[in-house]
Amino acid sequence: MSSTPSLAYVIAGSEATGGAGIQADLKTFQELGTYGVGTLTCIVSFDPKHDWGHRFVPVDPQVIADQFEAATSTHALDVVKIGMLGTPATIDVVARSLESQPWRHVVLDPVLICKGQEPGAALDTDTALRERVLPLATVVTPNLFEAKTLAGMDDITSLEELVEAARRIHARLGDGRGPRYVVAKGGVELSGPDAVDVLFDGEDVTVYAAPKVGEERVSGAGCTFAAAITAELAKGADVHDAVRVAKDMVTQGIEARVAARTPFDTVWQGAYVA
Ligand code: PXL
Repeated sequence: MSSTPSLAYVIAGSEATGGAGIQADLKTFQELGTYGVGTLTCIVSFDPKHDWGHRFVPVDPQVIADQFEAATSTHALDVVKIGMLGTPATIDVVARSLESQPWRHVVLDPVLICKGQEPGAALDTDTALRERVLPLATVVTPNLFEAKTLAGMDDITSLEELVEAARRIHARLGDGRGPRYVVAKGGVELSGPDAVDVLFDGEDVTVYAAPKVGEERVSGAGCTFAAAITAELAKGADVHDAVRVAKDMVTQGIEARVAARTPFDTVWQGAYVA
């Protein structure tokens, strides 16, 4: 007897420690009861001898196209998460692949830089992401830095400004080319006792708040958050409910974070209890 689990697809990079990237995505998919399918865009290996800096290797664009063909020929995929892409050439092949078929949801985690990378390291990638992939997204999940960058704001220091950023990102792309939903994440960086996220759907603002778990950033939180939204959407949830589950899973995963020798701990998806 064959079975038909909901299928959740991710196009993202490998982060070799298991804390972030496609490793975190696939664990999240599994934890939420979906069948994970993955296409690799790049390989990141932190360098313990050089302050855990990022050693980054892009996957050949043709190999990305081949993986996409294998995945989409094998399964009827209609919900996809986009994680780290890394180069303009990668962004181009992923955008062309996405354009080759319809999607119910494209969840974009607009990874501009990851923890440990210097801001500014990826400006050409940022531009390509904004021009080629953001218009294909239905849901985008920027953190504070990404929200600031995408909204063109100097700073975000309050809930009101976080909402303003979500509105601007939505309006900037409000030419019918998506994203219909913007989830701007305040995280530990936005001051206050709670970790606050806001969802703007073009009409209403929904605020999701949970007491902060410490003041340190935890690796894999952004990946897990967007992956959990993707899994829930794959199972048929609406976006508001999907964000609620994602928020709960990340909060629990940070409470049960995995101690590591890196300067940051990582999220433990296995701790999640619905
Ligand atoms: O956390 C963002 C992220 C996403 N994807 C990959 C990464 C990182 C950060 O290290 O390496 C592959």
